[in-house]
Amino acid sequence: MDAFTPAPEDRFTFGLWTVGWQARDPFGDATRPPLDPVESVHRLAGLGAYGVTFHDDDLTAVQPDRGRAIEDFRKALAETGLKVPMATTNLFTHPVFKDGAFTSNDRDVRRHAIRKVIRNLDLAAELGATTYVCWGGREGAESDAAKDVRAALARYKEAMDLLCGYVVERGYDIRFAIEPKPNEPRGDILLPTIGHALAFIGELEHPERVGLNPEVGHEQMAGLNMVHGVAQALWHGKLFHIDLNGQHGPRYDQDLIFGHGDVQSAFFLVDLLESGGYDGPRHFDYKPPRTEDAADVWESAAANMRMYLILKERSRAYRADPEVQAALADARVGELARPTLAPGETLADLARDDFDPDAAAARGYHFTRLSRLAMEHLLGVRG
Ligand code: DIG
Ligand code: MN
Ligand code: MN
Repeated sequence: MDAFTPAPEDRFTFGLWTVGWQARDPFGDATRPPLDPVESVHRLAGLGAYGVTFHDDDLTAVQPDRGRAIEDFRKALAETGLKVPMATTNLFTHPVFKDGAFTSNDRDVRRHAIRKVIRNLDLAAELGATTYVCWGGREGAESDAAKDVRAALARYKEAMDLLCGYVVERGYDIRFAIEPKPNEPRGDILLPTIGHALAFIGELEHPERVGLNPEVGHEQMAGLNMVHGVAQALWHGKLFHIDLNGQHGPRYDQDLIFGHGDVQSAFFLVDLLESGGYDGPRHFDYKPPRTEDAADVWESAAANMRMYLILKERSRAYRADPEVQAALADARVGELARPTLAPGETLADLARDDFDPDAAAARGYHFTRLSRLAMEHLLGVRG
């Protein structure tokens, strides 16, 4: 036990599919046996997690009888006290979804997908989940000839409107969180980034019921800044959930342990999440490396939480450092919070400004010192 030992109040959660990943990839067979969700619940509770999340199909990883599997899962939750803040649907593994689920060209597949979500929404509500993630991993195409994207978005909207309508009609305390991803497994996935998803949400019948579940690696696969994306999601009031993991820039979806990719971005993401505005679970959606054995899976799960707590402490020290406070002031970071026009000012007042652009252009912003201090706190060379 040390300062970075997780506890349920840290609200760390894991998908059953993460620690349960058998490490089958496009180029190789599984390197680990199936993992019983009951064992995952007990092991994650023992590591200090707050909760678990699941796809409908995750529950029957070893017990094919769904009813029995659900009862076993409920019993493990009761024994450990783990919560289930989020649930989702597997609309990507079964071959039937090979051209998508909500946006398959095959109308019967679209109808099947909506039925599959509704069945799991009922279970999610019974288990107390308040967030339902929709990751459209198969919604997309490899050829622009094969998908009428405007029609696909209309079908995506139709599905989301139907599902929101169902939740409202049933009185479920559930909100939906769309998870963007630019590609993989499809050549191009619809709603590829936070920006695309935010625009789409604005077109829905129940936009208040739909937000985002951004994933670190997915924005970074697109070469985008995850901290900026999450900040915009917060600004819109749409950060309903988050998938934390690691990624080394634009390449295949690595789903690394949190902070084990771009650690500078991870530091500023933790700083943002801990600055207020998001009180949801700190959810890990990662893959224990394929090289690891079953015992190391738990080492990798613990590493996610430990890294988050280390970065949280680094962020606290950074914010408490008087030199950082002074550097923030010199960089006028806080001035951005001040409205550009004073209360009651008009554009006529603006026209009367006595402003010398050349003098302003000559002024430096002193970002270097601030960035240096941040890096030194991240690297632990400042108290
Ligand atoms: C992958 O990033 C996706 C699926 O694992 C799941 O549907 C979603 C939930 O966080 N993330
Ligand atoms: Mn991913
Ligand atoms: Mn994810």
